[in-house]
Amino acid sequence: MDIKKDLQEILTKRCKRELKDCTTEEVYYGLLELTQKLCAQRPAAKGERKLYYFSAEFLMGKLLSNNLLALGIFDQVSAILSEAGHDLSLVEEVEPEPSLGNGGLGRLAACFLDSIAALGLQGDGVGLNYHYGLFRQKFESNKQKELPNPWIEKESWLIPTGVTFKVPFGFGTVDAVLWDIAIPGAHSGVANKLHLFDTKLTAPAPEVGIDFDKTDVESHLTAFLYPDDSDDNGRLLRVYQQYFMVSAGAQLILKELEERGYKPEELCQHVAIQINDTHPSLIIPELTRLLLERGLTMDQALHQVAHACAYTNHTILAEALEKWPMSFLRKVAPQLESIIRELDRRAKLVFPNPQLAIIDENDTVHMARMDIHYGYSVNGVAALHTEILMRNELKPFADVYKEKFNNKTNGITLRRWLEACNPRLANLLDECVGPEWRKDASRLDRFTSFCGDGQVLAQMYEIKRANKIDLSNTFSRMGISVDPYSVYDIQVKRLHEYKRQQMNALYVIQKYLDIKEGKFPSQPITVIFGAKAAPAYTMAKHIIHLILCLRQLIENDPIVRPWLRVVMVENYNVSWAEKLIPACDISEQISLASKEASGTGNMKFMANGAVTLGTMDGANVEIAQLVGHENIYTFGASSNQVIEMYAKYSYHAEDYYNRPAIRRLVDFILSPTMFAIGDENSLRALWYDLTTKDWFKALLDVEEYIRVRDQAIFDYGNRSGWVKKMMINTARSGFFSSDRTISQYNRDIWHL
Ligand code: 26Q
Repeated sequence: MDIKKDLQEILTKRCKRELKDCTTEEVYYGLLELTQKLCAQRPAAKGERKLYYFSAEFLMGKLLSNNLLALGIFDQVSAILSEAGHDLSLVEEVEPEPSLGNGGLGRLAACFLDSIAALGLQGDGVGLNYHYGLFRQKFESNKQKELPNPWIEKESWLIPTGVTFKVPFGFGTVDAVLWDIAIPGAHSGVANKLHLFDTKLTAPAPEVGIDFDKTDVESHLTAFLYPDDSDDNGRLLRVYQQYFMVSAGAQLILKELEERGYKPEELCQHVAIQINDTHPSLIIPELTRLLLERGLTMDQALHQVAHACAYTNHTILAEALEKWPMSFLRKVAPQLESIIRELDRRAKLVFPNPQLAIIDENDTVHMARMDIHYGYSVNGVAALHTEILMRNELKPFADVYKEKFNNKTNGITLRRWLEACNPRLANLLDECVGPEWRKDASRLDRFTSFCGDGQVLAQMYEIKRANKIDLSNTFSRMGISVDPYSVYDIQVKRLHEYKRQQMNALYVIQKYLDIKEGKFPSQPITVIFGAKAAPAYTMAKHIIHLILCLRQLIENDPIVRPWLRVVMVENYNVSWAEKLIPACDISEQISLASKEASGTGNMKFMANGAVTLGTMDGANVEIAQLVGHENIYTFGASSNQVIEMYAKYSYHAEDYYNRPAIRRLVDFILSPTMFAIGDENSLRALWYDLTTKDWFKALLDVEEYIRVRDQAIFDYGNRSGWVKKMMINTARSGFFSSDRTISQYNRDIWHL
């Protein structure tokens, strides 16, 4: 294989020019074509059993570098380009980022596909091809505005398959058109697929904002990810999307089963279906229905389904556990009603306890309950999360189905989140522990033994500095100036009150007020945020407003600015994460204990040598165990304390607001200084919520948070001590490789 020749041939055909004379765009599309060809030449993974990973989200990120790495030709292509005067990182800028996910759950699905292919396992993803994706975020007057995010171009990673299925909705049949994205596996030589279903016609993007006629279902089935569900039509559209995905997906499974030479009554020997949260749960009644159509009895069909399906829970927030009125389901897919009633009837025969009922007394269908009764595995995504599920939210189920419950602590693909995004650190690791870590992440552990090596310590420090300078250059191209010698303290994740960006903002207020009084921090600090708020989530938008107002205030204050800066990146996405994470010093993971199922950003930061400042929540608990208490900063109420406070209603925000040190911070939100910048109504609404309700207990933990954060920033000043912490974090991050996670899924659940 002569890559240089192949690329030149493609370019000659496309634009009749030498590589060195091509524009950056021409090089990108040439490389896209070349990469697609190489992926197509790879065989699919083989095996007796095939996994279908069903997810409403796949947050893939840009694919060019990732795929070149997986194909093993990244360095070669990079060299060919630079020889001709091109820069691969600039070429990659041309690629639009697919916009098929919100956050953690979608990015996890993407990491999993990467690892499944790298381990040579036979498993494909199944999802939807949202044309305008998750909205694009813009800031105007210090507020979030939502815009459509069209990302599909004439030439893209999407491959037409010519396969269509008919999806029978209550209002009529809609064709589901199948598109594939190739998923080449690193080191394995195989390529799996991400199957994305689409309609034949999608309405054009709205002219203003992201509002559209939600009753025009057919032309919006694959328009947006999670259209605003603040009203019934929006909620109904979500159910239409879900049924569209699972009906087409179930038909694909049965088609491939037949092509592999097996009969429908052999399904569960040859198929595993992972249900990623409850969004794809209708696969259970739909697959049952299709098996009945193929002549199986109800007993036989349910046996197959219940031994093929496995469910992953990603949340303990009660309000996020999906349940749909039967009237919705009847409207979307009337043919499912009798099946769901039968599933419920059978479950009730065995378990009369109403807490276990699929259909409750209001005729509402509880998706997770259906998954647990008719799936053979239920897993949480971090040790603490699984424990809480079994002890609290899902206790009645864990009591009767103990053997189904298991934990699979999340992971991340270090190929994207270390090799590709932080080549400097990857090279140092090659030198220290040998390049084998790229295939076997547990080898990273050997990096620990270099903690006393002055030369390696210096290199580690220089790498972080270089990454920080890269980021400050990126910022300055956008007109944002930051001091690369300051501490980079970063919180990037979806905006949610439980993640407590508002508590981080209170810290900023404390520093601002202190500096105004002449008390300077031990180091200059740059506080970086990135977060999108769901369009209908008002309180989240108030928090964004507060952060943006603080940014403006500080930016215009020449006394404060040298010591404290706030940056909020617009439209935070995977590409931003790849630039921010390698440059981070302090990783903010400050959710209210018991609320963050796992977190995966925490793992990415850790691998890149950031030190975690966090609560004992989700996977932070496992990070703390791995790095030891001297290499992480923890604070806050424990999950048990928090759970007890909720049970007893014993937390009262006023009690904390009445402490002068806290009142000083919270009341600043209502100061004339803030009103001069921001929207008084928005600031008042946030203040009122914090002082009277504060459901996620920011005021409970804020004092200790400030203390511990100040300590971390102080410790940062001890350079060699800090670099050792960085190194231990990188060294111990091997456990969080999604290759480990996927091996465990395969060993315990999928048996591919
Ligand atoms: C449900 C009903 C109605 C409307 C929307 C939804 C909905 C949408 C998205 C519910 C949940 C989600 C996404 C959840 C999510 O991203 N969870 C995260 O999953 C990560 C991977 O397991 C964990 O690391 C995070 O802790 C968890 O928050």
